[in-house]
Amino acid sequence: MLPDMGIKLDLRFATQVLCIKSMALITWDDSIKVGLWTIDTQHERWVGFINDLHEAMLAGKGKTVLRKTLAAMVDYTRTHFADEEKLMSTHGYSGYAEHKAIHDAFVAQVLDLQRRVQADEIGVSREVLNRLKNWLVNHIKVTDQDYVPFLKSKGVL
Ligand code: FEA
Repeated sequence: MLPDMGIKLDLRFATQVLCIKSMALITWDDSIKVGLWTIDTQHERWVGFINDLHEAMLAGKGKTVLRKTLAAMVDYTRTHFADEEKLMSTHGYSGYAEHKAIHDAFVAQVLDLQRRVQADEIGVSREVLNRLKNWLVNHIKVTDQDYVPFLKSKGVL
């Protein structure tokens, strides 16, 4: 039993923070890496945005924080897609048009999600985050993996 109530409460708070921190929705590890440094660096950041949203939701952060984090994630999605598409088109990847169409459809979905969150039609829920997670993990492991041998053969690191 700790003699000082202040310390006891601080410890409880610290434990909660540690628990939230260790509950990342997506774990960044080798299983999700594609093996191209440029792309993996961006994917890791993208995963970080989803984990930030998850953390904010678990911590019961207000709408303003959630909306700001969602906006940052949407922005980063567009940046990453544009960079990935530039790499594919510059090197003449044959699956470029199909891959870009998948990106465009996803951007339309996240913009719609953002619009609905802003309009208070829906919140940033566990279900919404799981859908984002599933899309991202599947896209990286299947669709993005497809261009890896080609880009490697072009010397992309
Ligand atoms: Fe084809 Fe890369 O895009 N991963 N994400 N998102």
